Amino acid sequence: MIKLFYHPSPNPLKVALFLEEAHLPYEMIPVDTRKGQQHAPEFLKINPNAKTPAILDGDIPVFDSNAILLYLAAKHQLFLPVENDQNKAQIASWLMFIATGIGPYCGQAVHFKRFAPEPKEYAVNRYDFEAWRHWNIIEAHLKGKAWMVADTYSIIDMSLWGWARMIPVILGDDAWDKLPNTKRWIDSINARPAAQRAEALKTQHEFTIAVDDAAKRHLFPSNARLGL
Ligand SMILES: N[C@@H](CCC(=O)N[C@@H](CS)C(=O)NCC(=O)O)C(=O)O
Repeated sequence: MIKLFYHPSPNPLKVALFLEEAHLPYEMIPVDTRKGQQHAPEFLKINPNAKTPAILDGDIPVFDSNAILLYLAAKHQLFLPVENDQNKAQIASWLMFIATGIGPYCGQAVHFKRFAPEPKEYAVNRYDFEAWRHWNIIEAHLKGKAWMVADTYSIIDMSLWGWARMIPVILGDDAWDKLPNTKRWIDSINARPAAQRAEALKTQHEFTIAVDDAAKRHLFPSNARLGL
């Protein structure tokens, strides 16, 4: 059975959604990143990058959310519309856009808005601007479309959903008013039973909520250089 190394945050949620949609049997293994469990030597053997998610498929480790989605989709021939070159190109382009743009810029926007010490105006401005720029590209792409690629629900929608759930946290409470196509799209995923089961995974374990000084030492090891 697949082992899903999980924390209730955007990247692991994408993989949980795939596993639920595909009805693949899996065991959720909690990794409490606020307690530093991502740095445990046993976990580093599965994900040397010390982040969630990762999976063990039998004895095969796979890490990085988008790599896991591709691996599982290709292995099970599910949610991967690559029948023609047009669709192949779209899948590759949007997956990389999410992996290198949406994910990192949204993550850094939240980091600087919520966790960075002052002065931070320059960094907040840059990452908020870039996060908005990326979501506005998605918003324009989803105009008149139900799904991101090939008129069908795919790993691209699942990958994007992980971060889209967090849009009010990333961009502000009124952000949905400015992203109506993206809101229509996420509502249709949120209504899916698999999405609700993926969201409910967090109730299976008491994950640490507080981001106190101890948690920050685990999450942001770069702070140590500044004596923070
Ligand atoms: N590129 C990686 C990023 C993974 C990532 O940043 N995971 C976060 C949760 S969304 C995490 O584990 N954070 C804890 C840490 O950075 O120590 C992916 O897509 O899986």
